[in-house]
Amino acid sequence: MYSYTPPDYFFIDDLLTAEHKIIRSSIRDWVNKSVIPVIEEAAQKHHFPIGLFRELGEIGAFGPFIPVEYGGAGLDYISYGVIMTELERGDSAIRSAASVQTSLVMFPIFEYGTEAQKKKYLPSLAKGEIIGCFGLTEPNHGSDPGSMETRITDQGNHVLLNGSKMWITNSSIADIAIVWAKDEKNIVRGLIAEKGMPGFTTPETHGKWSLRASITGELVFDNVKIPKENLLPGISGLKGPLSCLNSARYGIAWGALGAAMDCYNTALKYSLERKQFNKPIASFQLTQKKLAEMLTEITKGQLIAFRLGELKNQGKVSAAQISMAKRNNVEMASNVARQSRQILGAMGITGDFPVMRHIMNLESVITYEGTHDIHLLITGNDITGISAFE
Ligand code: TGC
Ligand code: FAD
Repeated sequence: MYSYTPPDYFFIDDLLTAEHKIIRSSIRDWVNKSVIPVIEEAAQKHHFPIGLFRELGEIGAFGPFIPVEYGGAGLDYISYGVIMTELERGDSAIRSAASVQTSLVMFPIFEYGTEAQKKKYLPSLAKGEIIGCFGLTEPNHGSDPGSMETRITDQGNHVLLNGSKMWITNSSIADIAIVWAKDEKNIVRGLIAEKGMPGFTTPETHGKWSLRASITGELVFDNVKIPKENLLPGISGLKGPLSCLNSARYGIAWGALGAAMDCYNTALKYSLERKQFNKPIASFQLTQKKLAEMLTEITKGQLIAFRLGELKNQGKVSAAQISMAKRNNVEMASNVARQSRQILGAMGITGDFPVMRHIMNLESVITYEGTHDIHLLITGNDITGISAFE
C-alpha cells in the first residue's frame, strides 16, 4: 500500500499560508487517486495517460498564476511551486504536462498575445480542453536557440513558416503550438500554429528510456500559412522564448523536490522494514549516512525553492537565480533517487517502487529547459560578467 509522508525537517510548512496548504492537499489527493495507480503501467508501456489532461485542468494545475478572467486561478508563485512539487512526486511527465501548458503556452499568450488571442485560447487551455506545446529546440540547435533556422516570410496578410523543431513535449497531441522562428530581419518572433494547418506535421519520437509517460516529438513546417493574427505582437528577440523558460525552470526547481521526496520517503520506509543480518537495514551506519545526506540535500533544496518563490512573488527574482535553483534541485533529486535505489537493493530496479522511474525521468529533466552545464555557465556569467558560451 503506497503511503507518502513528505519530509519537512526545517518546518517549511510554517512558512506556507493556509491557502498554500489547502492547494497542496487537494493536488496531493488527486495525485494519490489519479496518478499513482496508473503511472507505472503508463511508463512501462511508453504511453501518456491522456485522460489526466482534463483532470489536470479541473484541479487547477494549468495556469494557476494566470488571472481568473482568462481562466486561471490568480494564485501566487508559491502556489504554483507547491502544485509542481506534488505533480512531480507522481511523475515528471505529469509535471511536464503542467509546465508546458502553463509556462510555455499560457504564459506567452498572456504576456505577449493580443486580447483576442487571450480570449480565444487561455480559458480552454486552463480547462485542459485543448493542449498546447512549445517549439524552440531544433535538430541542429538545442543549447543555442539563437542560431535557429526555422523561418517566417511575410506574404501580406499571412506569413509562411518553414523549418522543424525537435524534442517537443506533447507535439503530436497538441491542438496549438507556440513556435519561435526568425523573420527576414533575423529577429526571433513567436506565433501560434494550429493543428491541421496544411503543411504542419508532428511525427512522434519513439523508444525513449526517460519520461516514458510523456509524449515527445517533432514539429515540421512545410510552407505553413500562418495568419498574421496568430503572431504574438508583444515580443521580439530571443528574450521572448527565454522569458517563458524562466517561468518553466522556476516550476522545475519546485517540481524536482517532489521526485526527491518520494524517493527519500520510499527508501526510509523500506530500510525500516527490510531486515538483513537480523536487523532492519536502517540500523546500519552506511544506510543512515545515505538517509541523512538525502534529507540534508532535500532540506537545502526546499529552502532554495521557498526563497525563490518569495523573490518571484515580490518581482525581484533574476533569471540567474532561477537557473541556480533549477540546476541544484534537479541534480539533488537525481542524486537522492540514486541513493534511494541503492538502499532498495534489487527491488530498486523494479516497477514495484517509483524510484527507478524517477531516476530515468530526471535524466530528461536535467537536460531540458537548459542543460546542467548551461545553467552552470549562466551562473558563471552572472558572477563574472563574462559569457563562456562561445
Ligand atoms: P544572450 O545573448 O545571452 O541573450 C539574448 C537575449 O535574451 C535575453 N536573455 C533573457 N531574457 C529573459 N530570460 C532569460 N533567461 C534570458 N537570458 C537571456 C538577453 O538579455 C538578450 O536580450 P537582448 O534584448 O539584449 O537581445 O543569448 P545567447 O544566444 O548567448 O544564449 C544564452 C543561453 C545559452 C543562456 C540561452 O540561449 C539558453 O538558455 N539556452 C538553453 C536553451 C533551453 O533552455 N532550451 C529549452 C527549450 S524548451 C524545453 O526544454 C521544454 S521542456 C518542457 C517540459 O517537458 O517540461
Ligand atoms: P546540445 O545543445 O547539443 O548539448 C549537448 C551537450 O553539450 C550538453 O551536455 C550541453 O551542456 C553541452 N554544451 C552545449 N553548449 C555548450 C557550451 N557553450 N558550453 C559547454 N557545454 C555546452 N525543447 C523544446 O523546445 N520544447 C519542448 O517541449 C522540449 N521538450 C523536451 C522533452 C524531452 C524529454 C527532452 C529530452 C528535451 C526536450 N526539449 C524541448 C529539448 C531540450 O530543451 C534540449 O534537449 C536541451 O535544451 C539541450 O539541447 P540538445 O539536446 O540539442 O543538446
